[in-house]
Amino acid sequence: KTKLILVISLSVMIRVLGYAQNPIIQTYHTADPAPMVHDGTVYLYTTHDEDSTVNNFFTMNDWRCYSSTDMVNWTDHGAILHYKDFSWSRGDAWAGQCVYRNGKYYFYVPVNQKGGGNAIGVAVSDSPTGPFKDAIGEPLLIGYGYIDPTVFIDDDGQAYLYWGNPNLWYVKLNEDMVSYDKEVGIVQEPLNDETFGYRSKKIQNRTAAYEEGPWFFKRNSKYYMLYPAGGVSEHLAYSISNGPTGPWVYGDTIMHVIQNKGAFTNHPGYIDFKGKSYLFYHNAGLPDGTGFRRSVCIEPFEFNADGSIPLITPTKE
Ligand code: FUB
Repeated sequence: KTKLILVISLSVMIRVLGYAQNPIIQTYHTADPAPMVHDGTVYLYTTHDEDSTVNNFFTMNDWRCYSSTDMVNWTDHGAILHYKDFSWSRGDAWAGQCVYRNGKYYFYVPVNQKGGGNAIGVAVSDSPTGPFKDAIGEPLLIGYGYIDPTVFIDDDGQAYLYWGNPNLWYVKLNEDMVSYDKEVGIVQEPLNDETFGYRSKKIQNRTAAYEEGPWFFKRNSKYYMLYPAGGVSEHLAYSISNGPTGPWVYGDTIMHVIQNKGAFTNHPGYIDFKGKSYLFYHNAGLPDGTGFRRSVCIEPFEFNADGSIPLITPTKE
């Protein structure tokens, strides 16, 4: 009952003020926002922090989907994929991203395999709101640190999948979107101060600020990589390139760690929608929020005239 009242009073408030209140989802703990614009609608894919934190770690079993045509009123489409939909997975439904191609929606997600070890799966659906099913019946990619895939289709039709912690890897996806160019193979981007930022504490032998959770997009012929950076508690930063596979040049901080409101992770997502740019991220902003009970937030922003991204400070609480 309490939750229902909260939702109703929130939606009234949303209409009165004309913008969505952060965190924008208050009925579940959600994280790792992955927005997708398709046919005039924003589809927001999120991970889902279950309320029970087991062994002081993430409890994450499914992915959820929300949609909006005005960035104010959001429709909840529920859980659209579960780790059990991958017969070879034993859990850990972490950060993914969905993309549309040739009448189908491809959702790339990291999970752990039954025998242990990180892997990236690809699910497919005829609808952006699912149901999604395992597209190939086996992992698309297997390897230590293979988490947090981000997908982008360039203007020439070539699709790229980037992912990884502690390294940043990419493959060129084939046109079928469920296999990749084996001749190019799996490429590891060089991480250093110049490409992905300076890390003050070189923990875990990492050589740059880059941590995980990349978000890849193109704007005005420049390629951008947004990512959580810095280590024990993550801020958001970005790098920029003239080509889809680098060389990357470090940009700057986009969001300070204080905006995480107690969460040790953050995770970027970006869209342009109806002439405005939006950064999606997460924090521990609900009253019962913790590092394992996070919430998705959105902030509109404007690129600087030279294409650089400003420091984004949330103004709407
Ligand atoms: O949500 C689980 C993991 O935490 C994600 O995969 C990372 O990006 C971090 O947000």
